[in-house]
Amino acid sequence: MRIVVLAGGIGGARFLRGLRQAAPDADVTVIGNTGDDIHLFGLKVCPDLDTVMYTLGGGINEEQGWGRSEETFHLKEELAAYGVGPEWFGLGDRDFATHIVRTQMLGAGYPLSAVTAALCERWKPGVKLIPMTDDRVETHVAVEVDGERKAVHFQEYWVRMRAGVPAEAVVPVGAEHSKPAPGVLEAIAEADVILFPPSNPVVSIGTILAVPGIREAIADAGVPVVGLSPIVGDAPVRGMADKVLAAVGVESTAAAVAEHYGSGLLDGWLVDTVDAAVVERVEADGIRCRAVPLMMTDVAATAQMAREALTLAEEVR
Ligand code: GDP
Ligand code: FO1
Ligand code: CA
Repeated sequence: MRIVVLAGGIGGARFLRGLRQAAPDADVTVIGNTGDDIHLFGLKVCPDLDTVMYTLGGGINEEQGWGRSEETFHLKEELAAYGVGPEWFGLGDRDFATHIVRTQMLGAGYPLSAVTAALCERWKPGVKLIPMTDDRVETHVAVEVDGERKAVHFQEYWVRMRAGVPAEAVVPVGAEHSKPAPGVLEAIAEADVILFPPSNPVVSIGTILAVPGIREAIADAGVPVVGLSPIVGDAPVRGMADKVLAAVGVESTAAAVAEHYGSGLLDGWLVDTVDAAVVERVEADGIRCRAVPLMMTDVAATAQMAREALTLAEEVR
């Protein structure tokens, strides 16, 4: 079975670990979000690609969900001693090596998709990880600070500001001129099932869908498209997805997120058992819906979520 998954960082990566256990023989292609990418200290950092790569490759900081295990921060401290920041972004020594290799290869002319494949030769994530595009796309967030409207990089909004001021708009800068990376449209066209893990609907999956051609290819693939809600009990399980959902005028409920994707894209939607009351409303929108436990407490529970998603895919096929 060929499965395509559109993934952000932590939510996408943890779901993939369950999917790998639930369907060990499946051929899984992950289309990763690169809208969170940022250039720091002259290096290209791809947080969501790295989160998927480290999580599936066994190098993730489990508690934090991002960054390397057994990390140290000597380089960051030395930079800070020179007054060189940003101090608000925690790049560790082990993680720095990934960004150095990536930046070196990009400088030598390799596209990001080839660089990602090379990094994955070390981590062996057990999936084919492809960035959504080789082109530069950067999510910016429009905010009002002290009466002045300005746009900040997504990481500055999320990590430095902790999404503490309302997001007025979320813009994937450069997306409209970007092209899907090699292999993305092919994987979608050849998929037996397409899954949206419980990733952020705006700044993870929304950004991937903003690359011209990807949304259309999914809608035209003619195979089941099934998503899992990142919103449980009217709030994100983790993080501040409610802040960016508000920016696009979507309520933080499992039903509203399904409607945001729409029946033109989604065939099936899983909500948590605490949200069982919304099943009828989602089905009235033409999306088959089931309520099952959606908390990724461990890999076994997550594998069960992946099985439920694949079962729903068979029901809507
Ligand atoms: P990010 O790039 O690190 O923010 O990760 P993603 O975009 O892939 O996923 C973020 C989303 O994962 C958040 O909106 C969370 O609500 C959701 N999430 C995290 N853990 C869980 C979980 O155990 N269950 C569900 N249903 N959603 C989760
Ligand atoms: N998230 C934080 O909340 N604080 C950090 O200092 C931070 C550093 C960081 C470094 C490398 C990396 O791959 C990810 C990192 N993240 C950090 C996570 C990540 O940038 C964001 O949480 C996600 O992109 C949000 O979607
Ligand atoms: Ca992210």
